[in-house]
Amino acid sequence: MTKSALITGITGQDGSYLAEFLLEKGYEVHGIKRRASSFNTQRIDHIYQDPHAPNPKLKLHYGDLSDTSNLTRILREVEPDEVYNLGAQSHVAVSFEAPEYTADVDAIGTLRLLEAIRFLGLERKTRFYQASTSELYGLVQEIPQRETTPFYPRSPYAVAKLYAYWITVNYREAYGMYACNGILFNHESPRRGETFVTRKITRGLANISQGLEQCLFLGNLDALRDWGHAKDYIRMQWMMLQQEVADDFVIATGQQYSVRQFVQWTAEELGISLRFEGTGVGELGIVEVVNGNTSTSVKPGDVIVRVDPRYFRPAEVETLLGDPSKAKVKLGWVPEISARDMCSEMVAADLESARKHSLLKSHGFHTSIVTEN
Ligand code: NDP
Ligand code: GDR
Repeated sequence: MTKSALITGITGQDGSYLAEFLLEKGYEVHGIKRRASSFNTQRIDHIYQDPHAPNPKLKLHYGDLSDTSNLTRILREVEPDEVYNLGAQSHVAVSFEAPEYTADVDAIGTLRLLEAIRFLGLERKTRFYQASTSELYGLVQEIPQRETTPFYPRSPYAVAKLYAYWITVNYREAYGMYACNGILFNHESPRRGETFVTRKITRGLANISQGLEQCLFLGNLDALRDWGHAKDYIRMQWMMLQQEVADDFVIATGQQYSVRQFVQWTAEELGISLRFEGTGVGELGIVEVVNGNTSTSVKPGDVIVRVDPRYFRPAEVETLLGDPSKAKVKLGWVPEISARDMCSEMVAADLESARKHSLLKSHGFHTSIVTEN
């Protein structure tokens, strides 16, 4: 029997990797995409299947987590074996600017899906995965953070995700639904959104190395994160839904690095030796040496990183470090890609793109680089 899955957030980083993964496993994959004024399916275009072709295995439905009737209709039509709720307003800083929208989509959107599954009588058939987050730990109460660590959310995003976490647990306990939370620590990839810090760094410095930008403006360089690779983490999302009994798991690498360290790795990859000078808002990243890399436009003495307070958050999560022991013992899951290797992969992808822009520019074609956020 072919299994079917419905993915909210299929056009995002995780949704795109998960869709690939499930298609390879022979699933029929349904995804919810939002209506936008321009195409927004770049991350899944390579697996797109023409709906006119016989038996397409990937089907997209227009929808939105804020629309109950739309979600109910899609669930009724698909009757999926598995639902992966990855859709969210997922940017922590943006959640301070759009707190109500974030709550509607990230918190109540989760309730809408769970309630639609129940309303349609699918609660014995459909297994539910909720994209929970290390942001729940916020102001950390224990190091490292594990499944039993108390939560202390520090942003409208994290508070909304706290509701989603508990409503998932509640529907499991109240209605016997197979519903689980993956408490995922930060995970990145070349498909990471351009405004999250890792991608902002790899893309920004790659552009600077090709003379397309002059300086990368960042916020808190001291923030510590446990960064893994999205490909490792989506594998775990699927594994969680294949157990006999639904449960919640922390997914992390158990290693922690600072934002400044990630900048250093990226510079290293580009053949640039960078010295940090000053502290806080005055801190600068200055080019020390360019190591035998003739293709870079920067020269010693150039200031290519500056701290800009506009990227500080009203309440910051300073440190996150996960303990993935439960996932290892119960599911045999271990991450395969290190943060350092992931950085290298991200730089390679962003450098290729920067070189394309630079080549176009040198031939007189107009090309624009969006750097906002
Ligand atoms: P992305 O921001 O890359 O993707 C988010 C997805 O949600 C996109 O497909 C987006 O659509 C969609 N979406 C946004 N708003 C709505 C809405 N109102 N209705 C329906 N869909 C919507 O996130 P990631 O792939 O990185 O993360 C996936 C999930 O995991 C998110 O819920 C995130 O909060 C959570 N998470 C992520 C972690 C990480 O480090 N990446 C760690 C822990 C949790 P569009 O493309 O149109 O914008
Ligand atoms: P985070 O990821 O908030 O952890 O949420 P992000 O990459 O945005 O920030 C990580 C840390 O870097 C600091 N930082 C900056 N962040 C951004 N975006 N831009 C900057 O210029 C900058 N400078 C420093 C931040 O202050 C922060 O401390 C991500 C999202 O994917 C969530 O959806 C997910 O739940 C969590 O990871 C786990």
